[in-house]
Amino acid sequence: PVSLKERLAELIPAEIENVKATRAAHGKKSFGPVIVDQLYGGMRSLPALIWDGSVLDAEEGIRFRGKTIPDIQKALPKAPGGQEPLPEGLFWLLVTGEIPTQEQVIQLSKDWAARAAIPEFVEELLDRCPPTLHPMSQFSLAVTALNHDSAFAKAYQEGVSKKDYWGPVFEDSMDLIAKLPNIAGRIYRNVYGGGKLPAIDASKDYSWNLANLLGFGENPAFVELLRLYITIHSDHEGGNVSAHTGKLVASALSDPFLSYGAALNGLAGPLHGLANQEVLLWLRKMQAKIGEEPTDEAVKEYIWSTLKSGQVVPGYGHAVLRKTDPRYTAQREFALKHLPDDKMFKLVGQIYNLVPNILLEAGKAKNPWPNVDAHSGVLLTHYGLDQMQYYTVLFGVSRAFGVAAQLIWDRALGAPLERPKSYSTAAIQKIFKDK
Ligand code: FCX
Repeated sequence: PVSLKERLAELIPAEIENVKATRAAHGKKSFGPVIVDQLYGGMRSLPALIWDGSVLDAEEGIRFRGKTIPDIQKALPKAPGGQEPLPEGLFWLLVTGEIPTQEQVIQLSKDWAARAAIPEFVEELLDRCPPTLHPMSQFSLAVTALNHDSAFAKAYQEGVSKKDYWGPVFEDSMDLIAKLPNIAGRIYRNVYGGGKLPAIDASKDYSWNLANLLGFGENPAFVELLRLYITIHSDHEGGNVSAHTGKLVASALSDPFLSYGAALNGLAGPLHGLANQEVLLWLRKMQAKIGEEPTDEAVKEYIWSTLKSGQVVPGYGHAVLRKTDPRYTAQREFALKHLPDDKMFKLVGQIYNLVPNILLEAGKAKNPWPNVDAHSGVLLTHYGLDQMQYYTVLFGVSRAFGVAAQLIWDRALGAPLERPKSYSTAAIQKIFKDK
């Protein structure tokens, strides 16, 4: 079968023409007014970016190249004996818009296994981090350091032509994804113990290898969870903090390692990826206060006390979504299948029945429904990965798939430097003085 890079090389010329034609036909058309509140309001719903890999609908949730999560759970290749999609297949889909064959997915697993080793100095860098340094800070510093061997940075120095940028960016992106398990595994073992890292097994898939590096290779249910986890966390259209940061930094022609290091620093914020850590901390505090099987009344009171002390309920709300996140639902279904009697899963279900009404009554959040982070920690905890400070690292491994796909296409299509306009409040007052 053709490799991913060969298929991409076939697709790029047609897409360049497609974009050209779209711009010729519609380039000067308006999306409607931009209102001043959007400048002050975090640019909510401001049409500003192009990304074909995934699109987020406020009601329906994410579609990857037009496919919902249940669609891809059905359509993408699985591991032998597995039921969850292989993230290798999702990456192929994000990059090409096509469902790969089983063989193509196996080829990708092997390619990533062959690229998985990290430079010795990066290992040493990680080994010297104090275990008190947050795993996300360690993660971003190691990814940034991979820039030492960037094919794109080197090609740029050697004067590569603009039309050929995508080739070395593709190589860097593949290296980036391939090296993340060794980085994530090393951080996990350095911080939480667990001895020497095992070697990558080139006959196994990406998620099995990541699970094995974390010490869970012998647990098939955990491996399946990781396959689902990476797939559903990979991409959430272009404007979220991590995806957009990666794209923005890469628009300055910073290589994929520098760009993804920056993206990880955004993912490490509590309103974004770190929310999965926050949810578990919040649940643990709740259990410590009101017990493992609390009454609805006690849970309600706890939720209100969170809101009244000026904190957010982690795992609920979203900047775009206005319904329950299908990534939450996919994880809930996994739990119903594999761990229906888990106490914390039951608590999460109980909270799901209570939080939305309380957030509606409180009257601020535009979306009272749970997002992806409300569920992931409970599943990981069930299998023994209960170090919540580590959770966002797994989100970070996953999000690389979407960001990498985007960086490849941005360079293939010649996306320019990003540079939106900012205004001062004085300028706003002057412009709209008599309007
Ligand atoms: N609990 C309490 N208050 C909330 C809330 C929640 N879960 N969600 C929103 N609100 C509040 C906001 O803080 C804001 O208050 P303010 O007017 O005093 O500033 C008000 O409701 C309006 O915010 P809204 O427009 O609904 O939400 P935003 O688009 O500004 O923010 C996030 C979206 C996700 C940041 C917000 O819902 C939140 O803080 N949720 C909790 C953190 C979380 O789960 N983040 C993960 C999101 C995501 F899935 C991911 O990136 O991983």
